[in-house]
Amino acid sequence: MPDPFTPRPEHQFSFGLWTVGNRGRDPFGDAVRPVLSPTDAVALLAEVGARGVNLHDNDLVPIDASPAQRDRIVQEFQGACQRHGLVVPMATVNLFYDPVFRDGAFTSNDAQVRAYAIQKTMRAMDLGAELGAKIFVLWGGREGTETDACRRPDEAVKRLREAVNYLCEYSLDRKYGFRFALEAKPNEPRGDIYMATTGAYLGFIATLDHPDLVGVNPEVAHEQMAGLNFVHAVAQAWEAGKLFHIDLNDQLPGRYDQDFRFGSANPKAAFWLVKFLEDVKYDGPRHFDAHAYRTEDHDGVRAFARGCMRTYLILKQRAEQWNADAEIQALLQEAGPGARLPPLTAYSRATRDTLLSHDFDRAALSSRGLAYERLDQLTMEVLLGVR
Ligand code: GLT
Ligand code: MN
Ligand code: MN
Repeated sequence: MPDPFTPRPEHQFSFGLWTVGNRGRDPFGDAVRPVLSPTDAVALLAEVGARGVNLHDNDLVPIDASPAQRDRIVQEFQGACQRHGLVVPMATVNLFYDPVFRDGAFTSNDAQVRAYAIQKTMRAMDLGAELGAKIFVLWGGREGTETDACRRPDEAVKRLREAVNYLCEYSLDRKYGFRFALEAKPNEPRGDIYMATTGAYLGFIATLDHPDLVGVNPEVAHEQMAGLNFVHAVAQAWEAGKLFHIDLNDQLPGRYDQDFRFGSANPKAAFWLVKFLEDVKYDGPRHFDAHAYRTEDHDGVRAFARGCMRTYLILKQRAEQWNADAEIQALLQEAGPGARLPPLTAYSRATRDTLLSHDFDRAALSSRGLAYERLDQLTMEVLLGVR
């Protein structure tokens, strides 16, 4: 029998070049793994069964490359993707590594830096379009502060809006058909980053010139760094039609951005997330924005990448089991909405009067146990494999 947890193209699993290519550098220590070239990363991803590879402009093309060098690198990379049957669903731009962005890119006080950031992003969009990407992620890692003496925060919001509006026009003008996915993070590398949460971006998007072109790219670790419930953020984005992309990984609460293998720190939260994505039939890429522990060599990187996908597929199977479990479904029914009295379908004077005159039996409504203890224990038993 084939292994049910083998990744297949229709699962839409993708990894960034920077994830499997991560060399284990951290603020306290240098690289521990040799460079993995983009073409080798493509081979590795194909070997472990991924479908997509995502990239920042400078994951592939060095920031100082000449146009001729750029074209040669891109051609080589395209060849590798074709040979290995990988696609590029998403592209993004690095607006955080180079010292020029030390005080922000789109929100910098320096008009030249802001203009350069937009130019660099347009070129990254050209690259993404050339590689067939339809999603463009914007993560503003340097858009923030250590001291709010530097600028009024509402000025930063205005600059960010100006930049995103400009880039939407560029995509339309060039007929690239990009959908932008904005990625929030509360801090790191800045002391505080503007647009700290997915919810903040959802509010911001409504103020843009082309809100239809812009959605979000929530990342598990980033919402959890802010102490938030990730699946709630994802659900709000989904319900608003704004879940354009997702960054899957894991994280312990209250730490730096750990970018652990998906499901490795809080498998129960990962279960609710996978169940949600599968229940609503989210059909976008399942992108893993994570990296292997610093202890690993390239075999460890393979194990890490396989582990992300395998855990996702195991949790998907557990979600199906949960949905099909008669006892769980019976408990859900019992705890369910009950009789809908009075009807709250739509506001009218008649429904208003019925509602205003209705006598609610608060004691009866509040005395019934909801059996969530039993429901959660059954969930745990499904998850722990004893059901
Ligand atoms: C960087 C960051 C990620 C973002 C990437 C996209 S880059 O690795 O930590 O969360 O998704 O810019
Ligand atoms: Mn991310
Ligand atoms: Mn992260």
